[in-house]
Amino acid sequence: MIIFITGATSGFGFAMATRFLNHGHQVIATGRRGENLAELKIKFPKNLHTIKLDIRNREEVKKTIAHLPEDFKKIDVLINNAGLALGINAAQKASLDDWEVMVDTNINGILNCTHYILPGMVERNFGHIVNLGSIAGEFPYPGGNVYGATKAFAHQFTLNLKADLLGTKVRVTSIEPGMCQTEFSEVRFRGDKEKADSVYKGMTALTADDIAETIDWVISRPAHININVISLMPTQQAFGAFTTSRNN
Ligand code: NDP
Ligand code: 8X3
Repeated sequence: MIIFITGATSGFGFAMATRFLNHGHQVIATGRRGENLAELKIKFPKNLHTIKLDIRNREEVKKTIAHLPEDFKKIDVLINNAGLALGINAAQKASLDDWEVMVDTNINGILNCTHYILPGMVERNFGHIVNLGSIAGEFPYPGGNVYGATKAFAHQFTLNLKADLLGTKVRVTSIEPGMCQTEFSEVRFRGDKEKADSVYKGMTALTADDIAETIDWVISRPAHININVISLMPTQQAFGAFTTSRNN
């Protein structure tokens, strides 16, 4: 299959690119860090097309899809993986710039890629779109304000796509992980590695390979099965109780 992955320069995206290439698929790996893509290309000179791409930029996405090499044009699977959380301040203290970056990446990025790739899938009557949601899209937590809301978007957009695609053989899935140790927390805490590491201290978090394996399973189901949503989290993570603010 031809698999287009956003955010293939680290974490889940990098693990997926590696796994799918090892399994003989063709991969289009994208992300902003060209040096990481170049590293991947050295490891996998064949079956891999890399593109430096900022998914927030609609024109860039449009041109990228329009100018794919002939043997990579018929995308079978789009994995809308690229995304980020910035900060963990309460809404009243959060940065509007950070909010905008999260909305632009986690929402508009998905829309840009889906808009330019989905019509080809429908035309060929074959395809699969996998969106990266999060447990943060279902369960609120302090400081999750806009990040969680963008992931709730990913969840509902996936289900609404499913409604629109009835009658075609195009499938859609939302993958909704909990804590997974990647560069995610380093990005969230702006390079503060110590703070990022403390998020996963004393517990076994999910790994990027766990997510790649899950998505591999999702896209390799027989054609008559659509996995709508998968929510997964570490055994050592769970939900919190409701809390109360009391007088005195
Ligand atoms: P990483 O930070 O390791 O990877 C994020 C990827 O997104 C990078 O490859 C980065 O590439 C890419 N990216 C960020 N902004 C842009 C942009 N504007 N244009 C193109 N690519 C971009 O995190 P994860 O692998 O953990 O995260 C992958 C997805 O999974 C995200 O959507 C995240 O929200 C979600 N998720 C993560 C969880 C976790 O605990 N780790 C849990 C649940 C969901 P580059 O910087 O090179 O552009
Ligand atoms: C990231 C998962 O639990 O860190 O989407 O918010 S969590």
